[in-house]
Amino acid sequence: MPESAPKQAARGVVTDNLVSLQSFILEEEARYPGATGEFSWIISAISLAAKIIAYKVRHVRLQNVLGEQGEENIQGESQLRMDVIANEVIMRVLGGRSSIAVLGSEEDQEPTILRRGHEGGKYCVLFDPLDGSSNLDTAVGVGTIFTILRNDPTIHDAVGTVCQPGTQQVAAGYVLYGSSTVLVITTGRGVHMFELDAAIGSFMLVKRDIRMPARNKVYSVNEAYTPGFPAGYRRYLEWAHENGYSSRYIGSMVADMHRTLVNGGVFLYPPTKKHPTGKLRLLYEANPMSFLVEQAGGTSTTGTVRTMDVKPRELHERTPLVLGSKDEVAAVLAHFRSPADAMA
Ligand code: AHM
Ligand code: MG
Repeated sequence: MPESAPKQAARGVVTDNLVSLQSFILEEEARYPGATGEFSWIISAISLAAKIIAYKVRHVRLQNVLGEQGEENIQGESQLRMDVIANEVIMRVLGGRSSIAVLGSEEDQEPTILRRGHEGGKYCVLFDPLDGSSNLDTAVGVGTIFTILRNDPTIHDAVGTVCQPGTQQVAAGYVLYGSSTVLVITTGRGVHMFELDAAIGSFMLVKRDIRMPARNKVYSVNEAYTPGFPAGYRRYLEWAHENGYSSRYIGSMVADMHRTLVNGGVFLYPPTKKHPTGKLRLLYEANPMSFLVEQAGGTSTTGTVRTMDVKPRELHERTPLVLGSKDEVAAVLAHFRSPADAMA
């Protein structure tokens, strides 16, 4: 029997009018008297870039864009052709928006200053253009992660400008190029999901105000690294094994986080032997995901402090990360007896 409209509404499924991302953001902005519409221009640029990247990702073999670019990025990782293409698409689309002061990308060593505060640069956008790109040749879901910060006109250097704690994010989100293309966003008033309708070329609202379940016995971690995890994480995993937990790990953070956000559970990337301070990047991976998770009722920690309270020192800083359903994150932390248990 099909589910009734009130039941669907109770689950947050939109049953009323069709709403595009554009009109949703305009509606949000209209709540703030004096809003200039500049913010909605940035979101529209992100959605345009996402549509272009989605098209490329869906035709990687036909368009012959798989494989390595032959260069290394700042992280010392070899760049794939699609990393470079996705980065260029975002830089070109966002570069044309007159309110953006600084752009920072996982693929570029330094943030790019586009315009100063007195030239109208109100916002900074940081992004990971194509997270999980090493999964592209096996057609696994990949994603784009972004965060929007205010530009402080009194700070002149680009790195100093973008090194803001996660609590100062104005908006954050991701696009998952999965079996469907979804864009999930928060502007600090809940988390909302849009699905790309490629035929009409719009991201359409499909779920308003996503709330994560407080509990779900699922953990998501690269368990092969367990021997190198700090003691607290090893104890947690032993406990989870004995307590009926399930494991899900795609190895593409956006896909793993999307599942965690929708179904609940916990995602972990602890310190490892190879990455003693964690692998994931604080500014454009951990912080945007943490903002979304907190807005959906979950929690995010580095193992020692709230992720969004960390004051960053550099654009590509890494952090250990534990985030997801409130009770599941608490269950991880309950196995840390001292701060040393969380560190490599
Ligand atoms: P990337 O930004 O270079 O693509 O790396 C980040 C990815 C995440 O998507 C994923 O969670 C993680 O790396 C997987 O790492 P591992 O293969 O060590 O489990
Ligand atoms: Mg990444």
